Amino acid sequence: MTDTLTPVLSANWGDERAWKLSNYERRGGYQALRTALGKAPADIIGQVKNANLRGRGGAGFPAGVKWSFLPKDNPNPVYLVVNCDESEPGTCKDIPLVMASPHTLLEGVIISSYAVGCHHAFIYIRGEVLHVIRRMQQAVREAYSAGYLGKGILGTDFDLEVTVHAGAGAYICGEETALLDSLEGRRGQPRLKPPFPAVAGLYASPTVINNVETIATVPSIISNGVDWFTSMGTENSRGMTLYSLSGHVANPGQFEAPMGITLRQLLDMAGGIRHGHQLKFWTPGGSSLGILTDEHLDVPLDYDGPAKVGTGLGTKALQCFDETTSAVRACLRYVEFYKHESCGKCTPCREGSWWLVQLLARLEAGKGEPGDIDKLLDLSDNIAGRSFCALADGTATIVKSMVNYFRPEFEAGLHTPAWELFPYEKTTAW
Ligand code: L3W
Repeated sequence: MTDTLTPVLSANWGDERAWKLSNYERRGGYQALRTALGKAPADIIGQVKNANLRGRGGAGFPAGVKWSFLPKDNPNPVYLVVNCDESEPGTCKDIPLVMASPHTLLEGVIISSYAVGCHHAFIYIRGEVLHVIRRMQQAVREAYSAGYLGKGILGTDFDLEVTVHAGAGAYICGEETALLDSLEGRRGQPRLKPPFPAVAGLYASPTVINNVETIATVPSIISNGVDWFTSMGTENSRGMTLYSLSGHVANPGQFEAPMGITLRQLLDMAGGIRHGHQLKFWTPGGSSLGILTDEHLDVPLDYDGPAKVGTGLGTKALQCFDETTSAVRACLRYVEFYKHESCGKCTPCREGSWWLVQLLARLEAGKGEPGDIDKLLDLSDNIAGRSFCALADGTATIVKSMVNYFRPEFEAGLHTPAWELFPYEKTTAW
């Protein structure tokens, strides 16, 4: 496995004003669109399928397969929706991508819309990031002026409108069906699946929903070909991808590398864990899929590696924590987040996350009671798999995973506050 970076999506991030259309075009931008418009839509779907481009938003579902689920005989319009509601703890790759190079995403949106027969696409952006929303809106305006959007794109008979929609700052709206509810103007809450959005999505029409990075990768596959893409990565996880390193890392940030790179290799490139400290635990895929420890530094970060050790690649949000971090406190902080973000629709998630916070808070304060750890695990078992969406599973998973690796720290919470064992100043002092 290579330990070198493969900047494709991030190739121009360091350039001044890489986000402007003229600069994007100067570097070959929108050439993939010209190529794509000369092909049949089915050929583009075939290329994305053959490249085995898997969804970069957390589930790793193959994008080309998802596109081919669209019903052939449905009279309703087909919609494409880009999920830019990036909110999973530690995940910070879609927002930098849109800030640095919104036309990369937009070119992917136009090609993908052409492939699936969509004439109105939506880019749903997390509400808190106003600067990102403005950057995307500006790129859309530029694309309309240049004839990349609107009627008769580049002299063909393909028409496409793009709407940039701002969310209102709810983590749940990153879940695809809650996002659709929000886009339709309702309070974002998950829907029961099936029907999947591919069959009945936005306004009950067939809808493709993909993550920003997934769609932004499409132009590079069209330009460079399937063989180029599949030459990177591992057997079931092809191509390059954006890994976000954060926490106690000397040089945190986004690292674009072939699928299957390891945390050890990424840390080498990021200057390692902060000077004088050692890695204690880390998340391979955001907090929702649990933690790993320093025993797992050589796990290939593809769709199989983390899954083999009981977790998942998820959003590739690699949050690293050193030995000064209290596992109990970190667990409490995560669960407080899930409690705050629970949409309230399903009782196990709404009530269960509240109870988890109560138990964890008293363990953090050293005021735990005998049986609290078993209660934590029992509650988690009664939350996982009993709600409409994966948010509840994430809440349960982080608790079970933390207790699994650091049970003695939770037991210490029966008598000693976490702030005595792990002074907060040491965790945060740089
Ligand atoms: C048609 C079928 N479509 C599946 C589609 C489905 C969806 C995709 C994957 O969760 C994960 C979660 C979080 N006909 C289909 C079909 N599809 N079968 O394929 O579906 P699914 O259910 O496996 O996953 P999901 O509900 O999309 C996503 C994890 O990501 N995650 C969360 C990240 C959060 C953000 C954010 O903050 N915005 O990204 C982090 O790890 O735990 O496991 O499109 O419709 N038969």
